[in-house]
Amino acid sequence: MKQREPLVKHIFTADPSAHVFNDKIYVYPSHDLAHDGEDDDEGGEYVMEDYHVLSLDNLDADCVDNGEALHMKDVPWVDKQMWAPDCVCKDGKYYLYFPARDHDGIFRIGVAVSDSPVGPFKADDSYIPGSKSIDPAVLIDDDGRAYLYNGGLWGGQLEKWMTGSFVKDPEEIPADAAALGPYVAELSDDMKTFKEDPVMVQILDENGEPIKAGDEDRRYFEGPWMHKYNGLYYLSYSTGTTHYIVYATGTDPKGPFTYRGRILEPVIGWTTHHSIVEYHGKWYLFYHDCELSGGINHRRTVKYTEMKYNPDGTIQTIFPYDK
Ligand code: FUB
Repeated sequence: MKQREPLVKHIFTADPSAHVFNDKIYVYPSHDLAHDGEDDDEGGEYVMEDYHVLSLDNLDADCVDNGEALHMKDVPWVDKQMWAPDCVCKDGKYYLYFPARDHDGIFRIGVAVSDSPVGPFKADDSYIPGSKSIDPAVLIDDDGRAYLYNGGLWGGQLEKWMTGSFVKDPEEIPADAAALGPYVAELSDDMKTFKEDPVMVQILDENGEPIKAGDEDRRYFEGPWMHKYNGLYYLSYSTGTTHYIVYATGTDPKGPFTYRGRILEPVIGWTTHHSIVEYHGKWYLFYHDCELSGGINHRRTVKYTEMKYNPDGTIQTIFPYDK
């Protein structure tokens, strides 16, 4: 599979969460539908209804679409918009975490289980109690504890939960106030409930001050990912309106994290969403863009490229269209 080329072209795919299970690479993307609707600030154009798992036997192999793994018609609590998922393996079972709008129009996180990394997955009848907003990403730490990170502004409804309960039309956050961060919650041993209420992760600047809401080049927008490198926790995310993938590091999985720099410069298309995975001693960034569709924001395509660290642990910025 060539770097910086579409993994598959027969369907539109986005929001890739890549993992290595049993020495194979599995990618859990959203499945964009190629409708002709208009874009809006609530993400109404992202009308995804199901998930397909992609797999690669190795990085020289072709990418395989393993077919439909879960459809919203089989998930009682879901009304629409199955957005960016993630999947982890624990004790031989695969847990697919996915956001969708419930029948009240509120984004929640659901979980579905399979004995196979490619599904089919069987979803629980209800969403994870206490879950809200979008873009789940799960880290199973070296000590076996599992943490779910999630959240997204605008269509992802993160700012609607600022008071602790859902507010349809919240006040705007002042530019000089601390920006919102993603939520983190430890998962219970059953991987289907939170052990505790989700708390908001703090992202600090170089002076130890919270990144401000108006600092759109660095503040959290959506698409969290957590990985560990040399014992340090790396929280990476999209800055949304400024279209970067950036990262912050810390010594505790729940933060605080200190902003360190950019991983990916803007891609063609509005959204930018990624994951990071180690495979055979090298590190790879999976991401999407809209090059294949000629820039149509909701017709995205997953790609990957190698990602390199500097000796001091910083990450080299990737310019997605440089050869
Ligand atoms: O795919 C729908 C939404 O677009 C995702 O949840 C966001 O991260 C953005 O990529």
